[in-house]
Amino acid sequence: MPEHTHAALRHDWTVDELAALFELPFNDLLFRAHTIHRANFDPNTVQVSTLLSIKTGACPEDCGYCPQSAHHDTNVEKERLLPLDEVIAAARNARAHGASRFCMGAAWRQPTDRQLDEVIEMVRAVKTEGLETCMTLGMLTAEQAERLKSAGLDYYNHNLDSSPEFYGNIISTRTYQDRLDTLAHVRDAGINVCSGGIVGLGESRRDRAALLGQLANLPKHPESVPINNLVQVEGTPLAGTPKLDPLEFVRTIAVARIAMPESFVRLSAGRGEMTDELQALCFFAGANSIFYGDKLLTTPNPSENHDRELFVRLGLKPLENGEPGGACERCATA
Ligand code: SAM
Ligand code: DTB
Ligand code: SF4
Repeated sequence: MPEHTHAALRHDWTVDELAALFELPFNDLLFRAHTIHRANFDPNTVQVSTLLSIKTGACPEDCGYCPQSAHHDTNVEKERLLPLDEVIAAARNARAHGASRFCMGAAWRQPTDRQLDEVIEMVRAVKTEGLETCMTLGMLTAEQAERLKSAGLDYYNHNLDSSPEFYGNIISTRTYQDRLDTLAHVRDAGINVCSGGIVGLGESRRDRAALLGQLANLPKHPESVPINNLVQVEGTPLAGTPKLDPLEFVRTIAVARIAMPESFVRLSAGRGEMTDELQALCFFAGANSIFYGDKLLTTPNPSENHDRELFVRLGLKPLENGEPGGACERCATA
């Protein structure tokens, strides 16, 4: 009997329970995760988002992994907020290449109200191109979240990044509670929540379990859960960190799928350094969303050609904008 039922989603995960999932034999963990995945989604459909950095570098935050922080000396070319026409051109291009969501990221601690006016124009314009919109602009007040909602923003990305215990080793300029507050403002405004984390920072397995517990125990599961694998960038404090065992990355995806059965789990940053076989295992373990396009924000992503071929080889198809996300076998036949 498959473990998943349409019984209420759980919000009471303990770190011990999640850590115990990580400890399972690999085949047992993947079988459980895939069974849950199949009960909630069409296992051969993947949501495709394209990223654009609308304001790059010179960020006042000190996130240890990030090439855009002003605290680190990296080769990132700093840019002011992009003009609207460039954003529209990039969105059209993303749509033409098959993306259904366009995610715009700005290296800010928090937008000013004037900056918000400008990005709101971008949300409106990108929506008229027939794309879902996502933004990640740093922290938001409740009022700012409401303004973005009124402009029609579909998703807001703001990650918890790691466990509450490990977080302070990586970021000192913004607290875990700051992040939870922003997520609450986004949720209360009625915008879909995109929140996940980053692994390969030198955290322990228990930290990865605790991160997933924080996400799953939010009052509502994030609709989208990006799992990033650290892309090491020269000049950041985390360059040179021992690499995470790739199979541990797959386990993280699988535990995310089990803990948040109805969320899209995004195989996010780090695909550029993953083999096709590793990505295939991640899709089997429950990942069903990717960033598509040659660049993430500042670092490389697999080429569009490579990803198109990978989709063909795996028999995967992109989710169309407007298609219902969850295509549960039982719901479809009920
Ligand atoms: N500046 C905004 C903020 O942090 O609120 C949004 C953009 S920020 C780049 C979004 C997320 O990207 C981070 O929370 C982190 O999880 C991920 N990220 C940043 N740099 C990364 C790197 N070098 N490798 C992998 N993921 C990274
Ligand atoms: C997320 O979780 N990952 C994306 C998106 N949200 C904004 C960003 C990944 C950034 C990787 C490093 C870079 O390209 O600068
Ligand atoms: Fe700034 Fe976001 Fe990078 Fe942190 S992750 S330094 S907030 S751009």
